[in-house]
Amino acid sequence: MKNIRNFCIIAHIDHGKSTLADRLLELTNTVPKRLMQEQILDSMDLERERGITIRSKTIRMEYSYNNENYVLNLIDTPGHVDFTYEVLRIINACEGALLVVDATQGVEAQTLANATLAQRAGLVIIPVINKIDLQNANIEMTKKQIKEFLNIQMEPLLVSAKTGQGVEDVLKSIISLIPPPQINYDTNDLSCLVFDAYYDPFKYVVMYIKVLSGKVRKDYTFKFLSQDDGKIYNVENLGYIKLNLTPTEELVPGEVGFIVAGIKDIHTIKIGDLIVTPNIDTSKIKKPYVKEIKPYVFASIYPLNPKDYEDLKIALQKLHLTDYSLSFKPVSSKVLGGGFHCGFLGSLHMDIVKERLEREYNLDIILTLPNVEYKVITKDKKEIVVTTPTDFPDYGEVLEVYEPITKTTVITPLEFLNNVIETCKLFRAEVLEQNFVDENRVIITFEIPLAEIIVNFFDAIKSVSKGYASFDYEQIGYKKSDLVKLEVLVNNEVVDSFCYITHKDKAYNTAVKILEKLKKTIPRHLFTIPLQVKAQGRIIAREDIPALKKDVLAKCYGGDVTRKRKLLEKQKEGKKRMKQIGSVEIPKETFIELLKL
Ligand SMILES: Nc1nc2c(ncn2[C@@H]2O[C@H](COP(=O)(O)OP(=O)(O)OP(=O)(O)O)[C@@H](O)[C@H]2O)c(=O)[nH]1
Ligand SMILES: [Mg+2]
Repeated sequence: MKNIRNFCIIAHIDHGKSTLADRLLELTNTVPKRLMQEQILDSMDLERERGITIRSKTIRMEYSYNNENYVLNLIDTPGHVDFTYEVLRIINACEGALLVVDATQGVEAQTLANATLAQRAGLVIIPVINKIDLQNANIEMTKKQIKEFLNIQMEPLLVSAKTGQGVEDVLKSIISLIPPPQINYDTNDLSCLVFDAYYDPFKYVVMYIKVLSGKVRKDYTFKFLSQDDGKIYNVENLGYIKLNLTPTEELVPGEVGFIVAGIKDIHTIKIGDLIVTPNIDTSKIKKPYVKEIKPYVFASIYPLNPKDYEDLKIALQKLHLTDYSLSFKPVSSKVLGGGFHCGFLGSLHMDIVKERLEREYNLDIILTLPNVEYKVITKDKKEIVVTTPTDFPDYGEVLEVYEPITKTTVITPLEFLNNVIETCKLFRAEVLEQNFVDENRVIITFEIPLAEIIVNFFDAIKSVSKGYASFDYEQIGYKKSDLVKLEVLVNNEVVDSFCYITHKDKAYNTAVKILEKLKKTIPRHLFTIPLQVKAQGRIIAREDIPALKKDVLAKCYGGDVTRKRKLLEKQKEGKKRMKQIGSVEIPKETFIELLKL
């Protein structure tokens, strides 16, 4: 047990965590050469395609050093802000962390956020400066930021995860600096931390655990500490997490491994929970802190073709099995029919779910504008939680509205400071604090409504800083705000799925933008289509789509039947991707354009 090291790799997005993991896996011969590929732990198709890590990945390595055999459990984590939860849930399974910093970028917002998480959890942090092979690597600057700004005094290791330079020292430091797991020897009662779980169609739920005390063997029974239903489970299978799951006889204290216990529904498991001997004396155990995953961003998904409703439902159920942070419930829209109201961790997560539905399940879907969770106090003093504009009460009934607020930190080179602050103000930001990271970099803390962060904020910050600024946010509570619901009318009919909640000061501009998008994408019809936006009971903006007499065959005088048929076919094809709203046909493109609002 003294030869076990459990550690994670944390960093800002793209600083080279998964690439460093590759080199460690190679050095320890964990992955055979013929199977090796770049960022091998990024095993999901989407991860490979987008070149980012979405889920944390655990893998066991074995390594001989100074005539001793060591077991090193590595956990690679994602760097994107939407997936901070992935870092949170694995951090308690580790005693140490490699904090990777890209030498060409320096310390960025997620470097700070993840380093803080690791520090709070009491992990030993080994700073690693990566990408030293690149010409524009600025090692001295990066060292200084790590030392002075992050307050990590250990001399950083210098590596290139690409060429492998310095990586052997990383292995040695893991062994010499990270302590072995601390174990409670007072008891032989089983207790294990569950830090990950996924659904496998053959094995059912596979739990990743770290043994805190006692031993796990086949046929041992256990219960979940946080569950009071008295349900007892049986260990059917257990083992190590190598490139493939590898069965073993037993798992001992300090070890990381997997357990299968015939659990069919992944949602019976709370990540962060303990599994314990059924008759354990619970007074002796410290109940773990289980942070529930909570969706922050909400949008509705509808099948373009109502016939696909059941398929969409099955697809969401399947996704839900593997992606426990996705929530969904049925909704119905007057114009779009049956669909599902879904909760996501952030806009990247939303994007990924949409893409998976389209690609893996071959569904043609419509996604509505994303929302956050508002609290509305009505004039009769009732509190209503609203995650979709449809549920937003009529303005006559609204007394107060509260919206979620974030603490957002932006780290930017000094030269873009003004740009960044001015841009953030467009997103209703208030500056809370401003500090230097070093002479050339500034960290600004803002209070920004969550609703503003989830649309375009990321792109805006990147574009005004030429890509150099980075940001991180966390939700910190609710604040009273002047919000109104925009109702969009197409041909005098309210289209519920176009409605939008926005700040009063932005209502007019947003209304104009919505109408622009509608006008641009809705084709002309045989009659004039009025487009209007209504807020607080009155029309605040209007556009018309002029009438058109459209005869697709008009151009085809003469008797070419095949050409006529082709044109009609083409028009039919086009129709399939349209939504009928009253007598107006709205193409899917309109919904896609609106998402870019
Ligand atoms: N030149 C050079 N490129 C590197 C090095 N390490 C990583 N990269 C490149 O940097 C990019 C990002 O690397 P990843 O390993 O995917 O980064 P990550 O930190 O795992 O990213 P996320 O998991 O999405 O947060 C890839 O294109 C790598 O090839 C290095 O040492 N030198
Ligand atoms: Mg990665």
